[in-house]
Amino acid sequence: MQNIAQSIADFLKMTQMPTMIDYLIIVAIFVLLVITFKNLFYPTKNKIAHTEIPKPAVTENAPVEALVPAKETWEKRLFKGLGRTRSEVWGKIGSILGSKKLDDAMIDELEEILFTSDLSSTLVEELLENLKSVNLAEGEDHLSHIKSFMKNKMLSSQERVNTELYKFDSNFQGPKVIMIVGVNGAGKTTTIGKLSTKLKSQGAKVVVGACDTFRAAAVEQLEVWCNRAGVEIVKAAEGSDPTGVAYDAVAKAKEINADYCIIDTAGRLHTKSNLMDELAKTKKVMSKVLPDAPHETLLVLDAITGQNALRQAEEFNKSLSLTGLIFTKCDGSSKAGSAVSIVQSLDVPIVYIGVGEDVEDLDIFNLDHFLNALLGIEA
Ligand SMILES: Nc1nc2c(ncn2[C@@H]2O[C@H](COP(=O)(O)OP(=O)(O)OP(=O)(O)O)[C@@H](O)[C@H]2O)c(=O)[nH]1
Ligand SMILES: [Mg+2]
Repeated sequence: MQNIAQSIADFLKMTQMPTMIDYLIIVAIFVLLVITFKNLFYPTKNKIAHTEIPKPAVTENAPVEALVPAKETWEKRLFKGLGRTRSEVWGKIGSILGSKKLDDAMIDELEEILFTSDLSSTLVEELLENLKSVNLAEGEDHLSHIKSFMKNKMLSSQERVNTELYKFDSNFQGPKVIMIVGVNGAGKTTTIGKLSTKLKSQGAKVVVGACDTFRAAAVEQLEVWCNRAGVEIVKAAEGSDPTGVAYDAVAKAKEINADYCIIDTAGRLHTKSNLMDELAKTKKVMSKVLPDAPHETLLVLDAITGQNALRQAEEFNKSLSLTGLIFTKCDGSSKAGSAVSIVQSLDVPIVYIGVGEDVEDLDIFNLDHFLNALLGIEA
């Protein structure tokens, strides 16, 4: 036995194979290395921080609303959206007026600012004359007098805005066909996306007609909005006749008893008569399916366009007899005065206003809210 053990030991020595003790030492070194590595790169403190469960801010029995951040009201959103316009033009007017009496120097300063506001020159002059001669009523200041002046210019048109176009209820008689037109990039498709999302969320059945068959990817852009909103889209291949798509969309809306049918159209310059004729033809074709269609023909105006917006509105109105306007991008650096001039000169109301790219950034136009936000009057 002793001989066998001696022979094994001799054999191991000869072959230099590690003994059991060598193995144990190797394992111990390995374990030590692993522990050192782990502490170096993953200290215990961090591990706890990662796995720590944050304490709930409210107790289990708190109402659900407490867990959801309160949504901003539309008035606040509008006020914020018009912030740039206020800081560049209308807010300055407020700071000149203060509560003081108007003197000649102040009138000159006002005139200078008003001529940069995109109000037509006739309206600026009328307003200045008005401010010079006004006897302010009890509790009225100059700023609220400017608000009354602008309100008077827009009120008779604005009173015709049909709030059914934004607020759907079960008494609604559809399908109501809304045709959306405007120059390139004014915000037509985005507005349709926001609007159909809003209407659908109120339970309305909406069909959208993708009549911009001209611009590559226009249909896909609209389709993304429609899929997100869960509303039906009627479309055709790029290059198809837009008139046919409009016809099919209204027919579909009629067939499925939809509440709204919204028609997107390709952007075009108001100076291109052939393209304006195409819109007039598209409008006419829809009436073959529903005699009163389209019930609304709305022109989208990028608020930043300024005085040129009046020219656009005049030309589109001439070809299509507009029933309303949509002012988009009012969150940009628009001067906003053109809104007053266009409504007054065309006698066409603003129906919707957009102050950003989110769904929540569109609402029906409310004259009081708009003028308060423009002039910085807290309601
Ligand atoms: N900041 C801001 N951006 C807007 C608003 N409305 C639309 N836009 C942006 O304006 C750009 C053009 O919008 P579209 O909806 O594609 O305009 P369109 O009129 O359909 O354009 P065409 O189909 O090419 O004629 C997009 O980047 C929109 O996100 C708005 O109220 N505020
Ligand atoms: Mg578009």
